[in-house]
Amino acid sequence: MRAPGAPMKRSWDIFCSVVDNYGDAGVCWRFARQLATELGQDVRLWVDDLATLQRILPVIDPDREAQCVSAVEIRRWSKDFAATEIADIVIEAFGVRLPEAYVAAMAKRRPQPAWINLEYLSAEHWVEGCHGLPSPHPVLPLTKYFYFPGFTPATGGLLIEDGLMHARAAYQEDVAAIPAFWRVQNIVPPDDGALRVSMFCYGHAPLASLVHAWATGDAPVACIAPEGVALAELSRIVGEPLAPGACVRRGQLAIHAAPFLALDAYDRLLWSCDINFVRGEDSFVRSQLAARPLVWHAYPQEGAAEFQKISAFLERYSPALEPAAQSSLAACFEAWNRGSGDMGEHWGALRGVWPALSEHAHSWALQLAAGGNLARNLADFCENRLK
Ligand code: TRH
Repeated sequence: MRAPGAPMKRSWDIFCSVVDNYGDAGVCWRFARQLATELGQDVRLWVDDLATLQRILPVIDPDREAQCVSAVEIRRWSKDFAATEIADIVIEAFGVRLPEAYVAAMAKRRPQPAWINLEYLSAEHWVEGCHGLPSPHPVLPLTKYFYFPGFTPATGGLLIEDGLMHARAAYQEDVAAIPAFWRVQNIVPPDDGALRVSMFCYGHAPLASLVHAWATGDAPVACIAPEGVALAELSRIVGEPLAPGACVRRGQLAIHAAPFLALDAYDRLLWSCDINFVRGEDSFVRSQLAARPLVWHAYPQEGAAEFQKISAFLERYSPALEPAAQSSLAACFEAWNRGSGDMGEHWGALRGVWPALSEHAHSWALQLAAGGNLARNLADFCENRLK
C-alpha cells in the first residue's frame, strides 16, 4: 500500500555519466536513493563509471553489471548498451546523451514516458524562467523537459531527505556523537576549543595563504581534510606526508588527515565542524543543510562563469546578514575562488563577524528545508506529464 501522499509507483531509469570528480555520481545516487527508499519508486540507476560511485558508496562492486543497494538497482552503463525495457520516467542527468536505440524505443512506447533533463544547480534568476520548459525532439514525436534544482519555489528545489534536519540537529546536540565520529573514521580528534574546519576544494584554491593565517593566528584551528587534492596540497605546503589518520601541527594549526569518506559519513563531517569549505554542487548544498557557515569553491567554468553563480548565490543567501557580514563573506568567496594570496586577511575579517554567520547558517538551513524537496517535486512533475 502506498504511504499517504506518496506518488504512484512508477519505474524510473536515471542515466548518469561521470564527467569528472564526484558530484555527478553524488547527486544521482542521492536522488535515486530518495526516490526508492522514501517515495517507493522502482529505480534503475545507469552509471558509466562505477569506480567513482564506489568511492562515495563503498558497498558497490565496480565489476558487476547489476547490483541492488538501498532498493536502487544499479546498472553499468557501457558503450554497447543492450536493448532494455523503457521506464515510465526517464532522467538524463546533467544533459547526458542517452543511447540512440533507447530514445527510439521511447518514441514507440505507449504510454510515452516522461523524459526529463535534470540540470545543474544554480541560484541565477534565469533558472526560474527555464525550469519546466519543454524541448520537442527535432525528429521523433517526443518531448523532453528541463528540470532545474534551485533555491526558490519557482525551481525544483534541493535534494533533502525526509528527517534530515531532525537527524542533523540530534547529532549536533549529542555530546558523544562527534567524538565517536572521529574514532570510527580514524581521524585524530581535534583539540577541545579548536575551531573545526573541514576542507574540500579544487587545486587552485589559495590554501597556502589560509594555512599561514591559521598557523600564526591567535586561536587554535583544526583543519580536517579528506584524502584528495586539498590534502595533497596541504601536505605540499607543510612539507610532510599526510596519510589518512595523520595529524601535523604548525603553530596554532593542526591538520587532521581523513580518509575519503562514504557519502553519509561526509555529511557527518560537515555536521561536526564549525565551518565547511566545500566545492561544486553536492557538498555545497550539504554544507548549507548542515546549518554551519560555508566557504564555497565553485566548479571553474569557461569564461569564469562561476563568478556569476557565486554572486547569484550570495544575493539569495546574504540579505538577512548584517552589512559587515555580507561584505566579509562576499570578499572571502571572491578571494578563495580567484586564488588570491590575501585569503588569510579575508579569513580574519570573516572571524570578525562569526556570531552573525553562525546564526544565519542555522536559519538558512531551516528555510531550505521548509522549501520542500526535489525528489518529490520531480515525481509530481512527471506524474502530471504521464496523466
Ligand atoms: O566532486 P565535485 O567537484 O563535483 C563537481 C560538481 O558537481 C560540478 O558541478 C560538476 O560539474 C563536476 O563535479 C563534474 O564536488 P561536489 O558536487 O561537491 O561532489 C562531491 C561529492 O563527493 C559529494 O556528493 C560529496 C562526496 N564526498 C564524499 O562522499 N566523501 C568525501 O570525503 C568528500 C570530500 C566528498
